[in-house]
Amino acid sequence: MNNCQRTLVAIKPDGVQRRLIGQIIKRFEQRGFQLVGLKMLQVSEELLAQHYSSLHRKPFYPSLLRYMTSGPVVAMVWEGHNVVKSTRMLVGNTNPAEAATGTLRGDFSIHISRNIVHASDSAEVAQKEISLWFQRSELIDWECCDHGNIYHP
Ligand code: IDP
Ligand code: MG
Repeated sequence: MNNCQRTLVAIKPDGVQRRLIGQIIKRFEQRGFQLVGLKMLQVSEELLAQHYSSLHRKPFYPSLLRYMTSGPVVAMVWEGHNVVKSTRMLVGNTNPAEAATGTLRGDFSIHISRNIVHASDSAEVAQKEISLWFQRSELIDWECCDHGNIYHP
């Protein structure tokens, strides 16, 4: 497969509380991407400080920390051709008010402070985020039986 990538996707506490886990996972499965890691966790402030290291000076940072620690998160690693960019398009604009209908944020959220899902924004960032959120042993290399119908052999 050309340009095989992995990306981190996290269903944020509002997505979990609103019982959207299944609907969000469904969108990645129906597209043809492959799940290689999945766990539910209560995220620590230490992990978030690293994850959102570029946002520490933003005025909304304290409320972002409160939001992201307000309940469990479902973290996933998805694999496939061009998965980083495709996932950002599937997730939609950071601000749900600007997110297109058909995207996860555009379909399931309204306000920037509660935008239901995280996705890595570049291949380089994806690698950093995956190693921050997952141990190597938590990621599974496996062959998906429909590979030949999704990709040119
Ligand atoms: P992204 O999640 O689309 O990559 P980032 O700019 O990396 O967007 O911001 C990370 C997260 O911080 C957003 O998903 C959102 O939860 C929160 N956030 C960003 N901008 C604002 C804001 O202006 N007000 C409140 N929360 C914000
Ligand atoms: Mg971001």
